[in-house]
Amino acid sequence: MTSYKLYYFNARGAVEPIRIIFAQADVNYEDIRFEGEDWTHKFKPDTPFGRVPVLEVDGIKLAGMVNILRYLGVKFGMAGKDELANAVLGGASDYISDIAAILSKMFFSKDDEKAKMIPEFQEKTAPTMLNILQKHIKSGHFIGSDTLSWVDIHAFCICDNMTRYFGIKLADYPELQKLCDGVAAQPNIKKWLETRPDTHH
Ligand SMILES: N[C@@H](CCC(=O)N[C@@H](CS)C(=O)NCC(=O)O)C(=O)O
Repeated sequence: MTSYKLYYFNARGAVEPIRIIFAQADVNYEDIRFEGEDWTHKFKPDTPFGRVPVLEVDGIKLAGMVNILRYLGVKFGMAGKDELANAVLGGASDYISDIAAILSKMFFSKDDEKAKMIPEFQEKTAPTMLNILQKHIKSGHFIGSDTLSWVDIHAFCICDNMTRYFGIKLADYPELQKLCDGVAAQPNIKKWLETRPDTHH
């Protein structure tokens, strides 16, 4: 049996899509969480690039959230039907990462910067980017897979952050809303969402 160890802070942060894909696949992994000094002294020096998430697969350390998520998507049968279809999905995932980078910048900004950035995001950036993004959804899934894929899970997590922290209403984006409702309704994912550790972010 393959051994999986996932390293990240005690947060949902950037890693949550990986935890969700493990939940959906019902595959065991060690969810190794740390904070503060433990990160700097104990874990960081042993990571490939000094950053997390890192997934250790039978002793081999993989870096990069999307890289890991795509790897698991293929491995667990939640990917495009072939390499080309998976690369189509990858385009949407790349765009989702662009949105995630904006969210992260806003989240970690000072309050006075947030006061300018959040309204601009709500009024301009989100409508533009989310309307483009949802054009790539068909029948509740990102184009490239007819069933739940790693990119659906990636999108679900940024939508969760946008609604939770930045006042975005998913009802304004019906295709995204439908996709997110579908992800949350998967029994294994539903169970994880109900039982996962309650962290600040
Ligand atoms: N492109 C990388 C970015 C990784 C990254 O920036 N990780 C942050 C946490 S979300 C980190 O490790 N920060 C701690 C540090 O740099 O010491 C990925 O997607 O995994």
